[in-house]
Amino acid sequence: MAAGAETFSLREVLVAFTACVSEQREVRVDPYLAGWKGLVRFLNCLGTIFSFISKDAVTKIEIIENYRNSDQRENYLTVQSMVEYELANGLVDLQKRSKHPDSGCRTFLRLHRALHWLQMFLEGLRTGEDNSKTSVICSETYNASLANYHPWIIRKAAGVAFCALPTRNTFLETMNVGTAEEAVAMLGDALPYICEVYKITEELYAQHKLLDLP
Ligand code: 1Q0
Repeated sequence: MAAGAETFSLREVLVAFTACVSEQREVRVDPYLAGWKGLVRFLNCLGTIFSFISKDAVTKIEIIENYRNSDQRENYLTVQSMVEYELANGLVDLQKRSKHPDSGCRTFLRLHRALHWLQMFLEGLRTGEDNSKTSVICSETYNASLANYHPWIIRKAAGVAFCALPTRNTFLETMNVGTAEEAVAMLGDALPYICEVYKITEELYAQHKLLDLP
């Protein structure tokens, strides 16, 4: 593991995702981004071979953070308010990236699709055998989700990077929540929250026909 692994804690990421859903079943943007930032920190601990992935995630996180720091910050408080505001003001490119290439809606959609992969990957880790290969869990879940949105060259690079993943138990120990068994238990507690965030966003995007934003 590269230096910095000790700064990652699975707990911190999970706490962020558990804080995402408001009482009105809205998805709060700040804890969502905090969750992704924690994941990126984890990814950086796995080695430079993953940096093309973490760079893209950071770019997307920063685009949305910039909206949160702008004078329109209130409109970006939740995913629901973001969708409403951007659509009402014609700030989303619906057919082709042109005037608004980095809308909040299209940028968030990329993270949302990655969250689907994360959900499946963590479930695969949680239920996998002790000696199962993280690289296999990762490529199977990637191929079943995010890969459908990526061109060949990215799929190829991702496949190469996955081969560098450590074994399941080392991976679980890197999460810094105790033994592999304790990490598995924590994943079990956290996954329903991640699934809920995914489900609410998916329904919102489907309702507004935003699931294929360019
Ligand atoms: C543990 C191994 C991590 C494997 C990550 C799998 C995801 C592979 C994604 C490959 C993305 C390649 C970079 C570029 C992609 C863009 O073309 C694409 C589309 O954007 P655009 O603007 O061109 O339309 N971008 C995306 O699809 C966004 C991808 C974001 C991926 C963020 C992955 C962050 C991973 C974190 C590590 C998770 C570790 C899980 C265990 C931790 C315990 C909670």
